[in-house]
Amino acid sequence: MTAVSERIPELAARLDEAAVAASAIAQIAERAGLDADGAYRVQADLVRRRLARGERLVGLKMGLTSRAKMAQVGVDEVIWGRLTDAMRIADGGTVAIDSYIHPRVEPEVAFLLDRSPGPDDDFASAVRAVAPALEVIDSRYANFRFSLPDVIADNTSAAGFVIGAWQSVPAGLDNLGVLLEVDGRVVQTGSTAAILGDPRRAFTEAVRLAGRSGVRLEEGWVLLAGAATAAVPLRPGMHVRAVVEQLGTASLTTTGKEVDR
Ligand code: OOG
Ligand code: MG
Repeated sequence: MTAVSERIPELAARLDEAAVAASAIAQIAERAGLDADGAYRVQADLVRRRLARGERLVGLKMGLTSRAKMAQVGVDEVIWGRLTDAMRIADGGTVAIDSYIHPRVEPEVAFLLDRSPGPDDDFASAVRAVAPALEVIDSRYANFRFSLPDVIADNTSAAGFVIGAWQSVPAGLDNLGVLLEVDGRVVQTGSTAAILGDPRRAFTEAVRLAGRSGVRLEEGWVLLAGAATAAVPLRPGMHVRAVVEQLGTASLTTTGKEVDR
């Protein structure tokens, strides 16, 4: 059998091509004997391919930092992925959903890093600003089903993100109401407390977990803390808005044809 390390470029290529073609693939981890560490190497190679096409790394995202999300996808470990400039959607902007496989959207909180955090930096010294955010996720696996190493290799389903207006960090970040609205109707409700008990912990976990893979957070990077509620499927002609108490809103509108692949 071929060693896992020799298969990393091929596995990364398969996931990358699935995203580019918006065409789902079968899960890869079990057949390739991929564990979480190997999966982070596939993710690194997958994002390296995007950077080679001219994309720029602009931050990281945390995933499965809330019970609601863990329960929705059946994986119960905190994970992290990489964000590139090509994934950025302007606040109030439009997304063509037929460029995705089976996109979903979820309400998040984003942090802006003031400096590259060293071991002695805590949240307050490293984070300059906070903003309401939306994340568009799109698993490259059929039926949006995956194991822990599968979703890590797939860059934690990262597909797009919207950042609302940056705010200075409020004194209490740990229990702000979060709403996800579609066409003016509330479809999910939660609290920032759902994010690891306090979304500031998402920063600590990002430093620790990315550090394990030799990745250091950089000044000016964005960090998505993870969704506070379950994600909802995107359909054509939707106006989606995240509302976070004290922080404001982030929104997007969808165009394109119905996707059901
Ligand atoms: C995995 C990504 C999870 C979050 O905010 O919890 C995530 C998925 O749900 O496909 O981004
Ligand atoms: Mg997310």
